[in-house]
Amino acid sequence: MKGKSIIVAGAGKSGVAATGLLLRNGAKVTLYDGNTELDKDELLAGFAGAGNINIVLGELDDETLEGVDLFIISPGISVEAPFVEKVKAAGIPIWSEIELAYYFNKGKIAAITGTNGKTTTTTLVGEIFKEFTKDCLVVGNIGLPYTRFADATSENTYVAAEISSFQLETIHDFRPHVSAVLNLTPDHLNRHHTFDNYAAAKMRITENQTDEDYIVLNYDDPEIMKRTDGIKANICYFSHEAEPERGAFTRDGKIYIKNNSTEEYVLDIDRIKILGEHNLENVLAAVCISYFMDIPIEVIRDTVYAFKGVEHRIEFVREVRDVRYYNDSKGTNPDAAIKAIKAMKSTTLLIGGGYDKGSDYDEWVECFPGKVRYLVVIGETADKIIKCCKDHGFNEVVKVDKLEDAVTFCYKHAKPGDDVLLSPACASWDMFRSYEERGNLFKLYVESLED
Ligand code: UMA
Repeated sequence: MKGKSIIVAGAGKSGVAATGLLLRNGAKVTLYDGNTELDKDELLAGFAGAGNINIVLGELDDETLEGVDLFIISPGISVEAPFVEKVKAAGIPIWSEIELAYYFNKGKIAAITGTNGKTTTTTLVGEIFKEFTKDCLVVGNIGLPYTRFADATSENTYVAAEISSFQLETIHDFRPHVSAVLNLTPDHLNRHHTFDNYAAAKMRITENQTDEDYIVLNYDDPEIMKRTDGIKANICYFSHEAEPERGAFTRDGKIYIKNNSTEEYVLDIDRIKILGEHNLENVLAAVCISYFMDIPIEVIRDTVYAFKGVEHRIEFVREVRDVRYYNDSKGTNPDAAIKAIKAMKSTTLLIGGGYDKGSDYDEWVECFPGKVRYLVVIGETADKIIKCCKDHGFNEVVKVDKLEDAVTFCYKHAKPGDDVLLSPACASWDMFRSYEERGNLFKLYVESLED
């Protein structure tokens, strides 16, 4: 990369980390962002003394593209954005931020994708690695771009990477030692247009793997099972319905792992602390991934038993007047939100709605009767969701302007023994910077309720 002229598009977490890595390694970087309201001086100050950097905000003109060797794209930018089309037309190679990280990576990567459960599984795999070695990283879509650390890795570094469909769209050589696809249900259709495109982007995680590598797949997911042709890596499955030839499965309340003819006991299911059937799937996947990353079974077992889950994912916040409040701000699509509703043990007052990703809400609404007392909707999708509720004969739906008002509504209308759940089935970007901001605000409002 030394002396190369590189444009990094997007000045969010990924772009800033990618820029830092390129500057450290002697490249000349133009950091570009479409948002003219960003503070150029503040951005520059973040790279003070780091090397040759230029910042462009607003339009990316043809002159800036002249003599450029490489274009690094942040995951939030569509490959169909008009300025990216110009980059393609100019014949400049386009790499995702994760591809750039891989170029510098020396470690052993476990890369985890899927529609839901990625963060929980990646966190758990990361915890298992931490128990095994100090030299490990938990990176990617989880919130810590891998470009922050990639050039500091060695052959001994264990990397747990959460990977999104956006990051996979522009990979070229990215090759994890173990990859995993946890499940496939429709998401991000405004970017990928069709479910097939979205699924194909996810399956690219295995594109460069060889027979020295492993891919961990969900045996119980028909959409994944339809897409296994052409995989070169060794396929391992996880299942709680069948006993695959190679992989992790359940039998009589226990998890076992099978590798060809060897079968080994891993752990007792009733000692897992994280709730819900979907979390059992996440544990099965993490067991399988860690096993094929050569982590000893005792280390896997002890870490799973100690694991308490992830922030913003069916996170218990507080009990007020005999009502339990849960933050599932990471429930950003209908499938994840359905899992959260199913994990609730009582009648639920649900807060939903947000940024419109083009999802269908029918299946989500269909699981309300008998479980959801009220749905309180906020955000861009509020009217679309209300219409869907009415179409399905579910009338206990209320629209409010702000998240705080939604919490107040639930506080006033919950009965002792109820659960209150923020699980929006939508992304947060219409009203908040991220699902973390939405979840943190929810927790703040809940903490301020009078007992
Ligand atoms: N921008 C442009 N032009 C555009 C679009 C965006 O200039 O056409 C600029 C914006 O003005 C902004 C910057 O790009 O300044 C934002 O880039 P980004 O959206 O890629 O944000 P990052 O902060 O780099 O965060 C990204 C991931 N975001 C997305 O994929 C949308 C984060 O995943 C990830 O944690 C982070 O990289 C580190 O790897 C978030 C996410 O919601 C959590 N991911 C989706 C999901 O999980 O469903 C895929």
